[in-house]
Amino acid sequence: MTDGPAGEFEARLNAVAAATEHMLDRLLGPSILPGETARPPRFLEAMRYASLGGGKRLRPFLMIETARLFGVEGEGILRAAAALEMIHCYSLVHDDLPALDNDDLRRGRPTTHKAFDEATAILVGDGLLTFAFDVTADPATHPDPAIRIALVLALARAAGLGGMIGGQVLDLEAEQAREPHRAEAVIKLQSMKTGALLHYAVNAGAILAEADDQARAALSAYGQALGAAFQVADDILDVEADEVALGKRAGKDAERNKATLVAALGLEAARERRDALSAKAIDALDSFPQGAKATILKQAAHFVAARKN
Ligand code: GRG
Repeated sequence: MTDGPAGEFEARLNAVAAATEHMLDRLLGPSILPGETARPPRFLEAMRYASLGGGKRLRPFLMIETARLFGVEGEGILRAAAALEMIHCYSLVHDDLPALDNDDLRRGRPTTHKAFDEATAILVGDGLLTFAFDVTADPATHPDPAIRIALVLALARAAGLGGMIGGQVLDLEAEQAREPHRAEAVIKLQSMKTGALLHYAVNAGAILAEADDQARAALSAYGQALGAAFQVADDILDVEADEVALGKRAGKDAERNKATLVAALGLEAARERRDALSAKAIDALDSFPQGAKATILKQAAHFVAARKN
Protein backbone atom coordinates (compact mmCIF):
# COMPACT_ATOMS: atom_id res chain seq x y z
CA MET A 1 0.00 0.00 0.00
CA THR A 2 1.95 2.99 -1.20
CA ASP A 3 0.04 4.95 -3.88
CA GLY A 4 -3.23 6.85 -4.18
CA PRO A 5 -5.86 6.44 -1.48
CA ALA A 6 -3.93 3.49 0.00
CA GLY A 7 -0.88 5.76 0.39
CA GLU A 8 -3.13 8.30 2.09
CA PHE A 9 -4.30 5.60 4.47
CA GLU A 10 -0.74 4.67 5.40
CA ALA A 11 0.16 8.33 5.90
CA ARG A 12 -2.86 8.82 8.16
CA LEU A 13 -2.09 5.66 10.16
CA ASN A 14 1.48 6.88 10.65
CA ALA A 15 0.30 10.36 11.64
CA VAL A 16 -2.09 8.97 14.25
CA ALA A 17 0.64 6.64 15.53
CA ALA A 18 3.00 9.62 15.94
CA ALA A 19 0.31 11.69 17.70
CA THR A 20 -0.49 8.76 20.02
CA GLU A 21 3.19 8.29 20.79
CA HIS A 22 3.50 11.98 21.64
CA MET A 23 0.44 11.89 23.91
CA LEU A 24 1.66 8.73 25.71
CA ASP A 25 5.05 10.36 26.14
CA ARG A 26 3.42 13.41 27.76
CA LEU A 27 1.03 11.43 29.96
CA LEU A 28 3.83 9.15 31.15
CA GLY A 29 6.15 12.02 32.00
CA PRO A 30 7.82 12.64 35.36
CA SER A 31 5.48 15.43 36.54
CA ILE A 32 2.95 14.32 39.13
CA LEU A 33 -0.80 15.02 38.92
CA PRO A 34 -2.94 16.42 41.75
CA GLY A 35 -3.53 13.52 44.18
CA GLU A 36 -0.33 11.71 43.21
CA THR A 37 2.64 11.72 45.59
CA ALA A 38 5.56 10.56 43.41
CA ARG A 39 6.22 8.65 40.19
CA PRO A 40 9.02 6.16 40.91
CA PRO A 41 11.57 6.83 38.13
CA ARG A 42 12.67 3.24 37.39
CA PHE A 43 9.06 2.05 37.29
CA LEU A 44 8.02 4.96 35.08
CA GLU A 45 10.82 3.92 32.73
CA ALA A 46 9.32 0.40 32.59
CA MET A 47 5.82 1.78 31.89
CA ARG A 48 7.29 3.87 29.09
CA TYR A 49 9.20 0.87 27.71
CA ALA A 50 5.96 -1.12 27.56
CA SER A 51 3.94 1.56 25.80
CA LEU A 52 6.29 3.77 23.74
CA GLY A 53 8.25 3.05 20.57
CA GLY A 54 6.23 0.44 18.74
CA GLY A 55 2.93 -0.94 17.61
CA LYS A 56 0.58 -0.01 14.81
CA ARG A 57 -1.64 2.04 17.17
CA LEU A 58 -4.66 0.62 15.37
CA ARG A 59 -7.05 1.11 18.28
CA PRO A 60 -6.27 4.85 18.66
CA PHE A 61 -6.54 5.14 14.87
CA LEU A 62 -10.04 3.65 14.83
CA MET A 63 -11.23 5.91 17.66
CA ILE A 64 -9.78 9.06 16.16
CA GLU A 65 -10.98 8.34 12.62
CA THR A 66 -14.49 7.45 13.81
CA ALA A 67 -14.80 10.77 15.65
CA ARG A 68 -13.30 12.60 12.66
CA LEU A 69 -16.12 11.26 10.46
CA PHE A 70 -18.36 13.67 12.36
CA GLY A 71 -15.84 16.51 12.21
CA VAL A 72 -14.80 15.98 15.85
CA GLU A 73 -11.07 15.97 16.67
CA GLY A 74 -8.62 17.40 19.17
CA GLU A 75 -6.57 16.75 22.24
CA GLY A 76 -9.38 15.20 24.31
CA ILE A 77 -9.91 12.45 21.74
CA LEU A 78 -6.19 11.83 21.56
CA ARG A 79 -6.17 11.39 25.35
CA ALA A 80 -9.03 8.85 25.20
CA ALA A 81 -7.20 7.07 22.37
CA ALA A 82 -3.90 6.98 24.30
CA ALA A 83 -5.79 5.59 27.32
CA LEU A 84 -7.13 2.75 25.16
CA GLU A 85 -3.62 2.05 23.87
CA MET A 86 -2.45 1.79 27.50
CA ILE A 87 -4.98 -0.99 28.09
CA HIS A 88 -3.82 -2.75 24.94
CA CYS A 89 -0.15 -2.44 25.99
CA TYR A 90 -0.94 -3.75 29.46
CA SER A 91 -2.65 -6.79 27.90
CA LEU A 92 0.47 -7.48 25.82
CA VAL A 93 2.80 -7.16 28.83
CA HIS A 94 0.70 -9.54 30.94
CA ASP A 95 0.07 -11.95 28.06
CA ASP A 96 3.84 -12.28 27.51
CA LEU A 97 4.54 -13.23 31.16
CA PRO A 98 5.88 -16.73 31.94
CA ALA A 99 2.57 -17.67 33.63
CA LEU A 100 0.70 -16.94 30.38
CA ASP A 101 2.35 -17.11 26.94
CA ASN A 102 5.95 -16.89 28.17
CA ASP A 103 7.25 -14.87 25.23
CA ASP A 104 10.63 -13.17 24.93
CA LEU A 105 9.91 -10.94 21.95
CA ARG A 106 7.23 -8.29 21.41
CA ARG A 107 7.18 -5.52 18.82
CA GLY A 108 10.64 -6.67 17.77
CA ARG A 109 12.15 -6.08 21.23
CA PRO A 110 12.57 -8.05 24.47
CA THR A 111 9.27 -8.32 26.34
CA THR A 112 8.89 -6.14 29.44
CA HIS A 113 9.61 -8.97 31.91
CA LYS A 114 12.81 -9.74 29.97
CA ALA A 115 13.96 -6.12 29.75
CA PHE A 116 13.12 -5.52 33.45
CA ASP A 117 11.86 -8.39 35.62
CA GLU A 118 8.65 -10.30 36.20
CA ALA A 119 7.43 -8.37 39.24
CA THR A 120 7.99 -5.09 37.40
CA ALA A 121 6.09 -6.38 34.34
CA ILE A 122 3.09 -7.40 36.47
CA LEU A 123 3.05 -3.95 38.08
CA VAL A 124 3.54 -2.20 34.72
CA GLY A 125 0.35 -3.89 33.50
CA ASP A 126 -1.48 -2.85 36.66
CA GLY A 127 -0.13 0.69 36.36
CA LEU A 128 -1.16 1.06 32.70
CA LEU A 129 -4.63 -0.38 33.33
CA THR A 130 -5.28 1.99 36.23
CA PHE A 131 -3.83 5.03 34.49
CA ALA A 132 -6.01 4.39 31.42
CA PHE A 133 -9.10 4.96 33.56
CA ASP A 134 -7.52 8.03 35.18
CA VAL A 135 -6.89 9.59 31.76
CA THR A 136 -10.36 8.68 30.43
CA ALA A 137 -12.13 10.10 33.51
CA ASP A 138 -10.10 13.33 33.59
CA PRO A 139 -12.06 16.47 32.58
CA ALA A 140 -9.23 17.26 30.13
CA THR A 141 -10.53 14.33 28.05
CA HIS A 142 -14.06 15.77 27.68
CA PRO A 143 -15.76 18.64 29.52
CA ASP A 144 -19.09 16.75 29.79
CA PRO A 145 -19.10 14.29 32.72
CA ALA A 146 -21.85 12.23 31.02
CA ILE A 147 -19.54 11.57 28.05
CA ARG A 148 -16.65 10.66 30.34
CA ILE A 149 -18.82 8.25 32.35
CA ALA A 150 -20.10 6.66 29.12
CA LEU A 151 -16.47 6.13 28.02
CA VAL A 152 -15.35 4.73 31.38
CA LEU A 153 -18.28 2.32 31.49
CA ALA A 154 -17.81 1.12 27.91
CA LEU A 155 -14.06 0.71 28.47
CA ALA A 156 -14.55 -1.27 31.68
CA ARG A 157 -17.08 -3.56 29.97
CA ALA A 158 -14.75 -4.10 26.99
CA ALA A 159 -11.61 -4.75 29.03
CA GLY A 160 -13.14 -6.73 31.91
CA LEU A 161 -14.58 -10.11 32.77
CA GLY A 162 -17.26 -10.09 30.07
CA GLY A 163 -14.77 -8.77 27.50
CA MET A 164 -11.01 -9.03 27.06
CA ILE A 165 -10.21 -10.73 30.39
CA GLY A 166 -13.11 -13.18 30.05
CA GLY A 167 -11.89 -13.99 26.54
CA GLN A 168 -8.38 -14.62 27.84
CA VAL A 169 -9.82 -17.02 30.45
CA LEU A 170 -11.75 -18.92 27.75
CA ASP A 171 -8.55 -19.01 25.70
CA LEU A 172 -6.62 -20.60 28.57
CA GLU A 173 -9.39 -23.14 29.15
CA ALA A 174 -9.43 -24.03 25.45
CA GLU A 175 -5.66 -24.71 25.50
CA GLN A 176 -6.34 -27.53 27.98
CA ALA A 177 -9.17 -29.07 25.93
CA ARG A 178 -8.61 -32.55 24.46
CA GLU A 179 -11.35 -32.36 21.83
CA PRO A 180 -10.96 -30.20 18.66
CA HIS A 181 -11.95 -26.54 19.02
CA ARG A 182 -15.42 -25.74 17.68
CA ALA A 183 -15.67 -22.70 15.41
CA GLU A 184 -18.59 -21.10 17.36
CA ALA A 185 -16.65 -21.31 20.62
CA VAL A 186 -13.55 -19.82 18.99
CA ILE A 187 -15.60 -16.99 17.47
CA LYS A 188 -17.09 -16.11 20.88
CA LEU A 189 -13.69 -16.27 22.60
CA GLN A 190 -12.09 -14.06 19.95
CA SER A 191 -14.91 -11.50 20.03
CA MET A 192 -14.13 -11.10 23.73
CA LYS A 193 -10.34 -11.43 23.85
CA THR A 194 -9.42 -9.24 20.90
CA GLY A 195 -12.67 -7.96 19.42
CA ALA A 196 -13.90 -6.13 22.51
CA LEU A 197 -11.14 -3.47 22.57
CA LEU A 198 -11.34 -2.87 18.80
CA HIS A 199 -15.13 -2.59 19.11
CA TYR A 200 -14.68 -0.13 21.98
CA ALA A 201 -12.31 1.97 19.85
CA VAL A 202 -15.06 2.58 17.30
CA ASN A 203 -17.84 2.95 19.89
CA ALA A 204 -15.76 5.46 21.85
CA GLY A 205 -15.23 7.53 18.69
CA ALA A 206 -19.01 7.60 18.25
CA ILE A 207 -19.56 8.54 21.92
CA LEU A 208 -17.03 11.38 21.70
CA ALA A 209 -18.61 12.63 18.48
CA GLU A 210 -22.10 12.37 20.02
CA ALA A 211 -23.22 10.42 16.97
CA ASP A 212 -26.95 9.66 16.61
CA ASP A 213 -28.45 6.21 17.28
CA GLN A 214 -28.47 5.12 13.64
CA ALA A 215 -24.80 5.97 13.19
CA ARG A 216 -23.87 4.34 16.51
CA ALA A 217 -25.60 1.08 15.60
CA ALA A 218 -23.89 0.97 12.20
CA LEU A 219 -20.49 1.84 13.67
CA SER A 220 -20.95 -0.81 16.34
CA ALA A 221 -21.60 -3.40 13.60
CA TYR A 222 -18.51 -2.14 11.75
CA GLY A 223 -16.36 -2.40 14.90
CA GLN A 224 -17.60 -5.90 15.67
CA ALA A 225 -16.91 -7.24 12.17
CA LEU A 226 -13.53 -5.50 12.00
CA GLY A 227 -12.53 -6.92 15.40
CA ALA A 228 -13.42 -10.42 14.27
CA ALA A 229 -11.54 -9.99 10.96
CA PHE A 230 -8.48 -8.75 12.89
CA GLN A 231 -8.28 -11.88 15.03
CA VAL A 232 -8.77 -14.34 12.14
CA ALA A 233 -6.00 -12.46 10.32
CA ASP A 234 -3.86 -12.89 13.47
CA ASP A 235 -4.53 -16.65 13.45
CA ILE A 236 -3.53 -16.83 9.77
CA LEU A 237 -0.40 -14.72 10.32
CA ASP A 238 0.77 -17.07 13.04
CA VAL A 239 0.82 -19.83 10.41
CA GLU A 240 2.05 -17.84 7.41
CA ALA A 241 4.05 -14.85 8.55
CA ASP A 242 7.68 -14.16 8.74
CA GLU A 243 8.90 -13.71 12.33
CA VAL A 244 10.89 -10.58 11.53
CA ALA A 245 7.84 -8.88 9.98
CA LEU A 246 5.69 -10.12 12.86
CA GLY A 247 8.02 -8.81 15.58
CA LYS A 248 7.17 -11.84 17.74
CA ARG A 249 7.51 -15.61 17.54
CA ALA A 250 5.38 -17.27 14.81
CA GLY A 251 3.92 -20.78 14.72
CA LYS A 252 3.17 -20.88 18.43
CA ASP A 253 -0.62 -21.33 18.22
CA ALA A 254 -0.48 -24.94 17.04
CA GLU A 255 2.37 -25.72 19.49
CA ARG A 256 0.20 -24.55 22.36
CA ASN A 257 -3.09 -26.03 21.18
CA LYS A 258 -4.53 -22.49 20.91
CA ALA A 259 -8.17 -22.15 19.96
CA THR A 260 -7.83 -20.49 16.56
CA LEU A 261 -10.07 -20.37 13.52
CA VAL A 262 -7.28 -21.92 11.47
CA ALA A 263 -7.42 -24.93 13.81
CA ALA A 264 -11.23 -25.02 13.79
CA LEU A 265 -11.91 -24.36 10.09
CA GLY A 266 -8.64 -24.94 8.20
CA LEU A 267 -6.50 -22.29 6.53
CA GLU A 268 -8.56 -21.73 3.38
CA ALA A 269 -11.89 -21.37 5.20
CA ALA A 270 -10.23 -19.05 7.72
CA ARG A 271 -9.01 -16.84 4.85
CA GLU A 272 -12.52 -16.76 3.38
CA ARG A 273 -14.00 -15.82 6.73
CA ARG A 274 -11.44 -13.04 7.23
CA ASP A 275 -12.28 -11.51 3.85
CA ALA A 276 -16.05 -11.88 4.37
CA LEU A 277 -15.79 -10.12 7.74
CA SER A 278 -13.78 -7.30 6.22
CA ALA A 279 -16.49 -6.88 3.54
CA LYS A 280 -19.21 -7.00 6.22
CA ALA A 281 -17.48 -4.19 8.14
CA ILE A 282 -17.42 -2.06 4.99
CA ASP A 283 -21.10 -2.78 4.25
CA ALA A 284 -22.09 -1.66 7.74
CA LEU A 285 -20.66 1.79 7.00
CA ASP A 286 -22.88 2.18 3.96
CA SER A 287 -26.00 2.31 6.14
CA PHE A 288 -25.61 5.88 7.48
CA PRO A 289 -24.82 9.14 5.67
CA GLN A 290 -21.35 9.94 7.08
CA GLY A 291 -20.32 6.27 6.95
CA ALA A 292 -20.91 5.89 3.24
CA LYS A 293 -18.17 8.51 2.73
CA ALA A 294 -15.82 6.98 5.29
CA THR A 295 -13.06 5.93 2.89
CA ILE A 296 -10.44 5.77 5.64
CA LEU A 297 -12.51 3.41 7.83
CA LYS A 298 -13.20 1.23 4.80
CA GLN A 299 -9.48 1.12 4.08
CA ALA A 300 -8.92 0.16 7.72
CA ALA A 301 -11.12 -2.90 7.19
CA HIS A 302 -8.98 -3.87 4.17
CA PHE A 303 -5.78 -3.18 6.11
CA VAL A 304 -6.84 -5.41 9.00
CA ALA A 305 -7.43 -8.33 6.62
CA ALA A 306 -4.28 -7.77 4.52
CA ARG A 307 -1.81 -6.85 7.30
CA LYS A 308 1.59 -8.52 7.56
CA ASN A 309 2.16 -7.89 11.28
C1 GRG B 1 -4.74 -9.22 30.05
C2 GRG B 1 -3.22 -11.22 29.93
C3 GRG B 1 -4.25 -10.41 29.32
C4 GRG B 1 -4.68 -10.80 28.11
C5 GRG B 1 -5.80 -10.27 27.38
C6 GRG B 1 -5.61 -9.16 24.19
C7 GRG B 1 -5.01 -10.24 25.03
C8 GRG B 1 -5.86 -10.92 26.00
C9 GRG B 1 -3.74 -10.58 24.91
C10 GRG B 1 -2.84 -9.94 23.98
C11 GRG B 1 -1.99 -10.94 23.29
C12 GRG B 1 -2.35 -11.31 21.91
C13 GRG B 1 -1.21 -11.75 21.08
C14 GRG B 1 -3.58 -11.28 21.42
C15 GRG B 1 -3.95 -11.65 20.05
C16 GRG B 1 -4.16 -10.54 19.06
C17 GRG B 1 -3.50 -9.27 19.37
C18 GRG B 1 -4.17 -8.41 20.37
C19 GRG B 1 -2.35 -8.97 18.75
C20 GRG B 1 -1.59 -7.74 18.95
O1 GRG B 1 -2.30 -6.59 18.54
P1 GRG B 1 -1.71 -5.62 17.42
O2 GRG B 1 -1.43 -6.38 16.16
O3 GRG B 1 -0.34 -5.21 18.11
O4 GRG B 1 -2.61 -4.43 17.30
P2 GRG B 1 0.54 -3.89 18.00
O5 GRG B 1 1.90 -4.31 18.47
O6 GRG B 1 0.53 -3.40 16.57
O7 GRG B 1 -0.09 -2.90 18.93
